[in-house]
Amino acid sequence: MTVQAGLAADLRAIVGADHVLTDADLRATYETDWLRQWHGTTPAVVRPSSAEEVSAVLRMCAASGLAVVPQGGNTGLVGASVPRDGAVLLSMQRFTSLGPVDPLSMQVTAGAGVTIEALQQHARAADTDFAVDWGARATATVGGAVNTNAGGSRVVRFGTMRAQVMGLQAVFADGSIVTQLDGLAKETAGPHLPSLLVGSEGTLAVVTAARLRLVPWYRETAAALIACHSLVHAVSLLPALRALPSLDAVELLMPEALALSCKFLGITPPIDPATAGAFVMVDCAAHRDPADDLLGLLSSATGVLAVGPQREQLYRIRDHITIALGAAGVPLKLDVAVPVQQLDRLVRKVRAALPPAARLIIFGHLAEGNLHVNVLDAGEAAPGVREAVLTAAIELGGTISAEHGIGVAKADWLERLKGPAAYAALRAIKVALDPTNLLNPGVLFQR
Ligand code: 2HG
Ligand code: ZN
Repeated sequence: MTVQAGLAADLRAIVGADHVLTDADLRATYETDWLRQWHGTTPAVVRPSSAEEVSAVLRMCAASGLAVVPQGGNTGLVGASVPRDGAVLLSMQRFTSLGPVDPLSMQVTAGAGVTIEALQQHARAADTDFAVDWGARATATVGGAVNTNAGGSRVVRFGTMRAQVMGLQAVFADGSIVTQLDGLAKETAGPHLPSLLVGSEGTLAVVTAARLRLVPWYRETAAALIACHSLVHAVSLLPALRALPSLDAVELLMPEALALSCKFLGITPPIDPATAGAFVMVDCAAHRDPADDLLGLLSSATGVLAVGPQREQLYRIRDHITIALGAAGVPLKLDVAVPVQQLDRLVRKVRAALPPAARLIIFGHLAEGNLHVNVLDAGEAAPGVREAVLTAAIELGGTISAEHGIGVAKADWLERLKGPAAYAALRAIKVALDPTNLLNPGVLFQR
């Protein structure tokens, strides 16, 4: 028996014959990310369905000297869940259990493989809602969202994934299972392990379930697309926007992003992209029709109100930018954030770093100063552009990863971003919890 056949047999004994995939055809979708930017190979895709099975798989892989890469919906953008160097791919897609919505605590327990959309639908069936939302909702999973501290469009109102996680179940590299799913809103009993795991990108433990905060379901919605003469003008709207009690999302679309997505979808843009320097998409949600909030705003701004199907169309445009980018080429993708007053300086620095042939598509989450800088046709200049953009973000008091994570894409930058003391502390935690570097090696830390 070959080493690989022996490995597969051992894994099958843990998770069942149907849940170890070794054929190249069956492995293929797990070995490449959804945008086909990251590729790798794995000897086996393993699909456990319980924390106990994850524990046994981790112990078996550790004994065989094999690394493990956990994967959720595979919608990541920084290569963190694509197998590398022959690691075993641990798919969490079978963790689809959803507990009852508890209306007293406004919480629910969800398996790591539950999609964000399924979670939202489950919450809404009980007249509540799950607050974190972004375009990949139909495929992205709770486990992936926990591991990347996902943000998305509603952070301005409800915070990132970190603010929703009340507890976790997770399996550590030694196979030990920690279950903290009580969802206590108050407890000061030492550092909070679930909080430590949020954003750890599968490097400290394998998250199998999460206890999540729910929010009210605001069924009445209205959106607006506001045409601004510049990015500075867009930023200047923030105080008035923040004053709206129903404010739910403040997204930025630079004209190129609006044009690209509409062209991809084959639709006429709601406002001609050429007529503005920046667009702000504002969404409001409340128990009562929030259109008046937006009409007040539009009385002193140029823009269109979008309710019902028009609002859905706006979201369709917003949610398709990434897909439209992927169809246009292989963009250099950077996810940076700076204090909002520095956004204009950041964009100027980005433009200055581009070669003449490059196409710059910027969009993002305005309220958090989070820009998705996408550069098409950067060619050989791509590494220099990346260096310039990430350097500028740090120099302007920001970050090189606002919501996508560090992954393997930016592991070479983590120390520079954090500084020596914070980086050493993070490394010490990693080494203490995973001394043999079993979990997702190469992600966050280069070694
Ligand atoms: C979004 O906000 C995502 O739509 C993807 O974070 C961003 O494609 C990107 O750069
Ligand atoms: Zn985003």
